[in-house]
Parts: sequence; C-alpha cells; structure tokens
Amino acid sequence: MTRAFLGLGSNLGDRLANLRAAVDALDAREGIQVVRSSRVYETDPVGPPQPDYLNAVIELETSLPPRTLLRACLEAELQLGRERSERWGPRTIDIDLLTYGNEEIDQPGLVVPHPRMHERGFVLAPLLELTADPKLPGGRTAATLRLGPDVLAGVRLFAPALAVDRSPNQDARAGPER
Ligand code: GSY
Repeated sequence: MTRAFLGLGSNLGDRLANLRAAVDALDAREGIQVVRSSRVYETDPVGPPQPDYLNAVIELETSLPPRTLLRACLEAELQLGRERSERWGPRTIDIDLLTYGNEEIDQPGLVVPHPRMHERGFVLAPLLELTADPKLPGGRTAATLRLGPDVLAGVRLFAPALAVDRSPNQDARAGPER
C-alpha cells in the first residue's frame, strides 16, 4: 500500500457538496481508501478572474500504481460532472495527484510531486495540516520553504474536515463488499 495525497478544488455549483462527493467517489473505488481529510479552505483564485475556490487535501492509502490512481482521479472528476474545456476556467471539481509515496515521477501527463504544489497556499495550508514533512518537488522540505505572508494571503478557513461516508448506500455504489 502506498500513501498518497490529493488536492481537491471546486468553484462551481455547491462547492462543499462537490468536495464531499469527490471524497466518497474516490473512497468507493477498488484500491483506494481515504484515510483523512484536511479542513476546507476558501481561497482566492490563482489564474484568471473566476469565483473563489474551496480547497482541501485528502490522504489516501492505495494499492493502485500511480498512473491507475491518476486515471481514477480523472474518472471521478468526470463522474462529478467536470468538463475539461478550459485549462484555467472554473470547475465543479478538480482532483490533483500531489504526492505518491516518496516517488518522483516525470512522465508525459504524470509529474509527481506536483510541480507547483510548494508555491500554492491553497495546497500548502491544507497539506501541512495532514503532514509536517510532505514530499515536495526538487527535494525541497517544508522547513526550507519561504512561507511569506503572500503565500497564505487569500486562504481562509471555511469548514471542518471532510468526512468519508461509508454508509450502506455508499457501499452499494462501490459494488461488492470490500
Ligand atoms: O489547480 C487547481 C485548480 N485551480 C485552483 C484552485 O484549486 N484553487 C485556487 N485558489 N485557485 C485555482 N486556480 C486553479 S486553475
């Protein structure tokens, strides 16, 4: 089993419901167990003007290899109604693979640790709640990051940690009992 961290973001529709649905959709998949979530932050958009985001980070245990995990994230986005039209546009849900164990992967379409994660307050604030020493790009450590006030500007606490719904109905969606 490998420990992985995913970044979740939503700035369209019922944003909190979208984050909750993403947690449940991922946890329902074979080979993925959501261990815990950070709290939820409301964040100023990075990129072109668009509505504010809700962001959170979740920690997984997974038996899936990294590319299969990435595909599971993309499928969960589609399941939740994400349309991948605009690269920087508003979205119902965005699921980013931030880290996969201690692995460093640089392949077309799959770069882990996520190359911009250490620059983004909307990733760092929730991620550092879950782990004090995340795997960061370029061998950086959290202790050596220069976390000036700008990094966390526009990042506001919004809601408690997302819960994982493992009620019988959710299990039914996931298929056979695990
Ligand atoms: O990279 C994920 C999508 N995204 C976000 C986001 O999740 N949060 C904030 N605050 N800005 C963003 N810009 C993009 S694109």
